Amino acid sequence: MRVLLIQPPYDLHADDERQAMPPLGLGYIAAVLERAGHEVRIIDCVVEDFRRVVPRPDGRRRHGLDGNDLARRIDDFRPSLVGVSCLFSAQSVAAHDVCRLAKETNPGIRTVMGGAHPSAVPEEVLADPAVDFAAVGEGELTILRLVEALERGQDRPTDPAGLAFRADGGVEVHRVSEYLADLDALPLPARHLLPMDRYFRYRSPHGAYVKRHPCTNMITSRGCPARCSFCSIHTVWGRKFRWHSTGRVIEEIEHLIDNYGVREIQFEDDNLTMHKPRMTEICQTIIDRRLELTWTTPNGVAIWALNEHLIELMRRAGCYHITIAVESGSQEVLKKIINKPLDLQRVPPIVNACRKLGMGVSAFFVVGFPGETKADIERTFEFAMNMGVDQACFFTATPYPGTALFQQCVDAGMLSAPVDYTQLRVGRPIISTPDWTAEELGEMTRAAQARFYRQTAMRRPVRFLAAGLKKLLREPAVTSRKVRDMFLPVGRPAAAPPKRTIALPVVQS
Ligand code: B12
Ligand code: SF4
Repeated sequence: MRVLLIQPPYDLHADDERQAMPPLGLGYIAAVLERAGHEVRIIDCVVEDFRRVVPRPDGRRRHGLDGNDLARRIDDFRPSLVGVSCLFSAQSVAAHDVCRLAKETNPGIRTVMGGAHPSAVPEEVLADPAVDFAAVGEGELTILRLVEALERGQDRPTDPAGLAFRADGGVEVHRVSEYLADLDALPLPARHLLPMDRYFRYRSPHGAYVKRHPCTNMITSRGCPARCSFCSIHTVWGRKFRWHSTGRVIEEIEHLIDNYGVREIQFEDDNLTMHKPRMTEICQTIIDRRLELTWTTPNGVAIWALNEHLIELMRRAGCYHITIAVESGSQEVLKKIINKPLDLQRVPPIVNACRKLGMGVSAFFVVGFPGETKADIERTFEFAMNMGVDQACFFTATPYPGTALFQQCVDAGMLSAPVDYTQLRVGRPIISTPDWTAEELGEMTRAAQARFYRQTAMRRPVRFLAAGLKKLLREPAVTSRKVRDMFLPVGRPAAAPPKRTIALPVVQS
């Protein structure tokens, strides 16, 4: 069967940074379909017309391929099935637009949407008649079964696991019954179907720390047993940690070096180092084979899955910057509100070990959960200021569908369908509690972020200016706004607060 997989354009707010990274999910799906003999193409609308920007009625700007061009390309290929990726709820408008466009181009085309958003809210996604199927969770087996059923002339697979669809006037949702036990059974993501040269040309991967180009992304594991209240990744991968073997990871690295000249890799795993023996083996093999590689972990590694020995090995294997997910400077908040199994006492030795080895460190924090007090939030800011990291990122708690936080908002009667997903961004608070309003939280966070940047600029002026200049060249408008924020007096909001806020009662912990 002829299958077209599409990464929709991005709709971004003025202060969002553009990123262009190969969509690995579509790469895996395409590889599995190709191996089964199907004819597959991938269109990544973001990178296909990276510089095209069009204002949208919702105030955002759409980045990427024009609808007419996309329609022409759909028409050229004449697919029977169009698969659309929707990793982010904030991007669901564009994903629905692409499904609609496919149907307008040819009403006979079937459409399936997959990714974190449809995995969390399949019923909502299927309220749109332009979407025939929603893939719920891990997509490889699901799409294979779907394509084979459609090819046989069936309306849907006999085994519907992992699919949601309209039936009998309602929506049937069939969660994945079994996750792939052996990830090595998957082929390498079909990067040959992606315009890799464009990603390399635009040099716009994840985050501020990229030392060498060509740089690209990889993922070596799936699933996380932790239950952080703000995280939705279990809706896609489940809770069991599964991983590619060392041999398979090295094969993919060597494939990237040999076929694309890749010199740097961004590992996007949620828990790259979770299984220490595997990570130790991966690092040792990179060292033994003298692979000419630098790498980072921009998605954050869990501190409880690190130790000094492993960090040293990572450094020797080419890792020069790690991002750690600390989330809060209050042990109470971590335990009772965020539900993250992290002992804060573990943080300083890990940061010191990295520092001693000359590795850069970024740290992620999330503030503004219902039940957190202003004092808790300030404690987090102080903790971050004194950690000695190169970069501290302060995000505000955002109720993404599929998270415990989202459910808490719904249960409190403060969030109900239809949710305005366009406002779900970790940089713009929408939750208010009796202790603080969303506006106050936004201002506290902005002021803390500005203070952190000023402190870093004083401590390491050359490095700070060099990094700032690089960012300015890449994203002039967003970076100028950030620089302006650095010098705004405390109490002055950096941007107009979002129109809609959620008022939540304090949670008794
Ligand atoms: C890398 C990454 C990014 C990159 C983008 C990468 C890219 N172009 O691919 C960047 C830095 C841009 C990014 C930004 C954000 N991210 Co992010 N990101 C990730 C991360 C860590 C990895 C994505 C990845 O490569 N996964 C690996 C591939 C193999 O998995 P996959 O794409 O999910 O695909 C599988 C299934 O989903 C499914 N599938 C996917 N597409 C399709 C399509 C079809 C047709 C089918 C059948 C199946 C299918 O099958 C695939 C194979 O099994 C995920 C977490 C994670 N571990 O996945 C978060 C994640 C996707 N991000 C998340 C969020 C919240 C954001 C932000 C909104 C944060 C913010 N700033 O507010 C922004 C939004 C950006 C925007 N433009 O709006 C959330 C999404 C939650 C939600 N419902 O919105 C996630 C799930 C993290 C989390 N812990 O909750 N992100
Ligand atoms: S935030 Fe990280 S540690 Fe917590 S559940 Fe998500 S992936 Fe796991």
